[in-house]
Amino acid sequence: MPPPAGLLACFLIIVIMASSRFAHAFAAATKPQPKVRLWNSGTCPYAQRAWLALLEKGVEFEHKIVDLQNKPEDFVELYASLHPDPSARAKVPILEHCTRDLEEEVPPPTPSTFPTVSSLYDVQVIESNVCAEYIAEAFPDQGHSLLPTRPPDKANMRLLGEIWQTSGMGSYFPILLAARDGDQARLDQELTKLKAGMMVMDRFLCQYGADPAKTPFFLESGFCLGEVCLAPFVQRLLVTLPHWVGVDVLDMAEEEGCRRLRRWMQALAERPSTVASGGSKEETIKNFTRLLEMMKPGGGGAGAGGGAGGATGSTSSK
Ligand SMILES: N[C@@H](CCC(=O)N[C@@H](CS)C(=O)NCC(=O)O)C(=O)O
Repeated sequence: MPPPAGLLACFLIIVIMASSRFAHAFAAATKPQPKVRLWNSGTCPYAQRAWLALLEKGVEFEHKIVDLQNKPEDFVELYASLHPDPSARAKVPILEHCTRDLEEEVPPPTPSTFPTVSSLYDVQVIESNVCAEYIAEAFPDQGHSLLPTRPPDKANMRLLGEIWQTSGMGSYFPILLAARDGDQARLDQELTKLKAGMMVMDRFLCQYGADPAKTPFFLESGFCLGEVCLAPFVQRLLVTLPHWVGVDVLDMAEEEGCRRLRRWMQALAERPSTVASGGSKEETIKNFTRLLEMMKPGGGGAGAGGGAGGATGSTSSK
């Protein structure tokens, strides 16, 4: 006797639902994985350089967030395999990129010989400046171009990082420490240094930078790799000084007559990729509070904290 029509209909619905679920699960399993992976702590200004560059280039990537207080074994092992000094501390960022065309590769005979996660990536990069530059170069046809093509622009872009570094504007951690310790004399001294650094940066931007009527950025072509590397530090400067010292850095720049610098810092801090990768003001303050606490004598040091960019808050890639 044939099954009743109702039962048949039920059976068909179950089969359709099951197969659509299967199709869904299959699609998810076979969906191509992003070919880029970034190991990040989520609060590190150095790792933010790489993150920011990926956002600027519109590169899809897997974000591996690492707890630097409790580093996962695979992270420590990966770093050790990339750094020539076996005693080097494992640091974020690490960038991984699979440049092979996986779709063209002959499928392996059995699933067990599929490339393991670590063997998937044929390019692995450490050091934030190197990672950011790699991203800028490896995806030339995607997103915003971060690399100037004219040699003079390239030279000036490199100079931007050098002058920022030597101006001392990147080393604002001593200011925060003086404020934390309530040492007014030291604080005044550090703020005087910051103002001197601002003058140097402003003069540099006026002398070497693009016409400010055309762009607030350094180069006429807009936000560039040199700025990717500085934006995380400008962002932190603008958040931490008002909080700990009661100084609005943009107002200070204005008062010192550093208008070009003011516009430049504001443009860097407001760049959507900086905002998206930088965390909220509250998170930055919370993170710096922890770092300042750790940097107290006997506080455990700043190495594993990560948010300030090392004990000096310096922006170099040490
Ligand atoms: N020179 C490195 C510095 C990176 C760095 O200091 N990362 C910190 C977080 S902000 C870190 O991973 N620290 C872990 C540790 O020192 O144990 C770079 O530019 O990439």
